[in-house]
Amino acid sequence: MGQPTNRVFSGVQPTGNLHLGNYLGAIRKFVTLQDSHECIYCVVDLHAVTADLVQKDLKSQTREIAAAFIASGIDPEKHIVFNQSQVREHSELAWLFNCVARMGWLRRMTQFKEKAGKNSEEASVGLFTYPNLMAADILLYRATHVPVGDDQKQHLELTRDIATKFNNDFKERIAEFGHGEEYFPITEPIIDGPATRVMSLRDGSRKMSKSEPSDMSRINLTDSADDIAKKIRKARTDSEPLPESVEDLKGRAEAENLVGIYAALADESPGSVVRQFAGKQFGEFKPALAELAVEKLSPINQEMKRLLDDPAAMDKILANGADRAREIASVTMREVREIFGFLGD
Ligand code: AQP
Repeated sequence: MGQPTNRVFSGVQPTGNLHLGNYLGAIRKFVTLQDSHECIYCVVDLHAVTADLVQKDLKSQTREIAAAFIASGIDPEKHIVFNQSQVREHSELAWLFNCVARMGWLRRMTQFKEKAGKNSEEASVGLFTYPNLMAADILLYRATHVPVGDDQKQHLELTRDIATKFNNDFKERIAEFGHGEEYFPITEPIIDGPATRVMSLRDGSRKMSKSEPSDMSRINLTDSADDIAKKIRKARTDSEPLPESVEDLKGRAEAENLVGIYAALADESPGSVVRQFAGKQFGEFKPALAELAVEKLSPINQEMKRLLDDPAAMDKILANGADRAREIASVTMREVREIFGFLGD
């Protein structure tokens, strides 16, 4: 199999409370890449059990993410939409990458430190090796590009390190089996735009997050128009009016976050948003932001509801996606087993 040159892979965990950060930082980019790339979008349910072992309802949480993909504009017929646990090759390659990755690499991962908190001895081993599974997700499809939010940057660097070590350590065998110079691509992250890191509405120093206990900290894709408006109205800000330039937002994390959200939703630059609202108080800016957020998110919300009304149809889409994903994954795994030198097929 030749190396694909424009294959996108990305995933979202079905841990509930899919939020505006996930949408602006990831899902919206997934949609735009469909015209130029061959895309594989995955509901990464194996990742979902690394932090909280017992999920409330993994099946419906999984359908919800898939519905959000489709409601946002992803075409599951032209591209592949599936959930990770249906393609067993993810787990197999992740195990082999546990042997490729070095302890020191994983110990540097800041997301593990943040998620494990002070009590890292109690964290699951899966949470620690999470980045190896993520590398397996991507490299199983030999994906060349991965659209993600800013928080995943370090994990993608680790994916590149794993690919590089594998390519170097197995160099002769990769050549011997006719796979050219490198077997795995050195994947490029796609992290750009004004909302690569959407912050909490309650605390501008924390990332908007599914697992944050306060629901007021995030806008969920399932929120009603009234909820969205209420959350934006109550969002924490300072008492200064909006400045004339983006540079003057520095040091005003909450203000900068709301301007970034507006810019991303309106498809404008933060500079142009600041120019429109320069000198205005948040009492004026927040209703405009709420109106824009409702206008952009309501159609997605309604379409998600419609899709989720028919769980059997969602399951069929995911099963069909998994069949197509498996066709690619099984070839990679067969070649990887051959390169490692395991006995068998
Ligand atoms: N606040 C954010 N701003 C921009 N992008 C974000 N992403 C997550 N939070 C933000 C991006 O969404 C994609 C899917 O994320 P994930 O499901 O892998 O979860 P996560 O990155 O661990 O963060 P979450 O969604 O807040 O979940 P929890 O609370 O479980 O950690 C990724 O591309 C991510 O960068």
